[in-house]
Amino acid sequence: MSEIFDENEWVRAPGFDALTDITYHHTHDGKVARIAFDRPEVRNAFRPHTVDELYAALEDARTNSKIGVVLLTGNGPSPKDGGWAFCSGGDQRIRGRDGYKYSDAETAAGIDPARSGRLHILEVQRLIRFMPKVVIAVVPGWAAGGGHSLHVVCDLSLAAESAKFKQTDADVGSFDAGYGSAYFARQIGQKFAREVFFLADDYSAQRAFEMGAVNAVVPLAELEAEALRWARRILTKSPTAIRMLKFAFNAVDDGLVGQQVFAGEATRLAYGTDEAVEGRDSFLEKREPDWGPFPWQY
Ligand code: S0N
Repeated sequence: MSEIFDENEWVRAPGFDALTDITYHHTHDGKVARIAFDRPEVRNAFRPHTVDELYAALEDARTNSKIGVVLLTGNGPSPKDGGWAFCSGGDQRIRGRDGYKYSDAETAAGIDPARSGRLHILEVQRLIRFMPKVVIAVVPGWAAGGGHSLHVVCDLSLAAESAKFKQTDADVGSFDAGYGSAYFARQIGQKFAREVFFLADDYSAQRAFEMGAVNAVVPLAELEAEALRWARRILTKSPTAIRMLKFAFNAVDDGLVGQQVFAGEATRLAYGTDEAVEGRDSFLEKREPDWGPFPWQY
């Protein structure tokens, strides 16, 4: 567990007792979820099992109608050297073709070929992107590679003063050619985004803030408390307004999928009107609809 984790604020999420690679908590009122990578000895790199757990926890938070805000973070510090991380991306020891050679597995036997090399972290990215709740990246240390992309896809990012950002994809023959790069460029501009990917330099939290990649920078000891303050402020707002705003912000970059998601929300709202009820009832009652009470508004 994390040194900056205040255990008085949180309870373990019910039904998630057997987690190995992440931790998952709710606030006592059940309104905020905290999901944390829990592999600090490898800077919170994710292996396929980590991604499975992460997806399950995020899906649980998505479908829990009490939860309005999700904090995504990394536990720390590392027991090896005291270093902190949000996430350092895919665990390179088990990545892609023949990756088992660098893991605990001696041979490929037992590795499901239908799953090997599957980049299901991208499914996690889409879950964060399309869940009608605010997801905040709470970055206590390194956000690197696929971990950098996860902070990019979150709605907001809060960073510790000592946090660092680095996009190592091109160093390790990897490339997030979707939200991690193209959407990142929409956030901070093309020149800065290309610099971050093409040079793979280290960026301080302050520099990331100046580039527009991070919303706020706070001392490490105050990071989680500040994230909870942001979450509780968001929880004072209208859930429908936040939901529609998130999908409106998304739509412009998400093409027809973005339009579909936003349109689905519009239809959901329309189903709540007397006009839509009349359309439904007229069909079920085998009569012509009476649109009389519903003017062609201008
Ligand atoms: C994060 C960095 C910059 C931190 O540097 P620092 O502080 O000097 O620490 P280190 O000494 O480097 O690290 C401490 C220990 O942690 C291990 N470690 C760190 N990151 C990883 C990692 N991603 N995978 C495995 N181990 C990691 C170190 O090896 C060290 O261990 P010990 O103590 O035993 O020596 C620095 O660590 C760094 O640059 N890390 C690598 C960042 C990176 O390149 N990540 C991958 C980028 N690409 C992706 O994430 C794409 C997704 C992906 O790879 C993938 C995911 C799932 C399925 C398939 C794939 C795929 O691409 O095929």
